[in-house]
Amino acid sequence: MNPQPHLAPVRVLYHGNCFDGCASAAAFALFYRQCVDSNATFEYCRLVHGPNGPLDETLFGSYINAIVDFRYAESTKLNYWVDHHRSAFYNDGAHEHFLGRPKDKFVFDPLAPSCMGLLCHAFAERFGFDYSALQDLLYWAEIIDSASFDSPEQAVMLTHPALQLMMVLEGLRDPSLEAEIIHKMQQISVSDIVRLESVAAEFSQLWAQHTSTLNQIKARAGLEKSIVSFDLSDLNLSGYNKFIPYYLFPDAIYTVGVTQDARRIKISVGSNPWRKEERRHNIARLCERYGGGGHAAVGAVSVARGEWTQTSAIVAELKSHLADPSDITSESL
Ligand SMILES: [Mn+2]
Repeated sequence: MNPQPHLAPVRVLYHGNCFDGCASAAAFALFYRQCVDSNATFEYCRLVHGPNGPLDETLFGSYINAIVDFRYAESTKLNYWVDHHRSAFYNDGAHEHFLGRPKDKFVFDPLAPSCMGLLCHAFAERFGFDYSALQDLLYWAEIIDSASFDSPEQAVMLTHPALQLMMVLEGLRDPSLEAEIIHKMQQISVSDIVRLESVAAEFSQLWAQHTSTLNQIKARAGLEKSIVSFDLSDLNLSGYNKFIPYYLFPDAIYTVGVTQDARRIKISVGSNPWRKEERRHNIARLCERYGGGGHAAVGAVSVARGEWTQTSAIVAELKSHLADPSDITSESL
């Protein structure tokens, strides 16, 4: 079968560097071919978080445009939208605009564990979409996007192919490989995707970086009053697998880690997902005191490069708040 593209490609804008974002893009393409136009062709355009606000109109193509796993756009060029981010609407006007769009093609649920799951369930109900071919991808999108890993070991050792693909997508710098992966997600299994030469090569590089970071944290981190803390600021890292501290210190409740890349110093604050019930602090509120933010369970504070006095003062204060169970940030856990 050699379908003749009869129109411009459908443009699928998705959350880049994200397993759920890419899986949602794959699910959308399958849905569209199955329920709307079997001859459709697709182009995949990645979106990454930046300052909140309206998306640039130039992102949209001249034919059909869809956004998945990314914030709303008040554009008449947008034909489909599915998202589950709490911050999907940058203001009331955007929310109002959404309410006026076709209910079957514009889907929002901030409680959905993954955008892919939301898309599959909503379009199955509204258009009869059969997503059984993507069952395995969906299973992992739900686990990964809601960080519902069985154990720190599963989240750090990444022995399952889906978690290896997660590492590749989160660490990837080449957008063309991302589009190829989205395409393959519609055709072959997750295990076969990680066996592709291009994907395997990327994984082995990222894995080497990951194990080296794991060893550095092991050598440097200490546990005190249920808080793991460490400083990786000399290693020029923009991040690390946030489950490593709990893999090394299963009894820890919180983490405070410092990194520095070309842009900034980042103080990452986290809590142990396998000891959820022991978290006493709202980390977003705590980080907001220092100009940062995040979620109740994980957040970060940015400091200008080279500002070490300020950084150590903030780290010390964060640690003393986290060590104090009566701290006022316990409001709205
Ligand atoms: Mn998502």
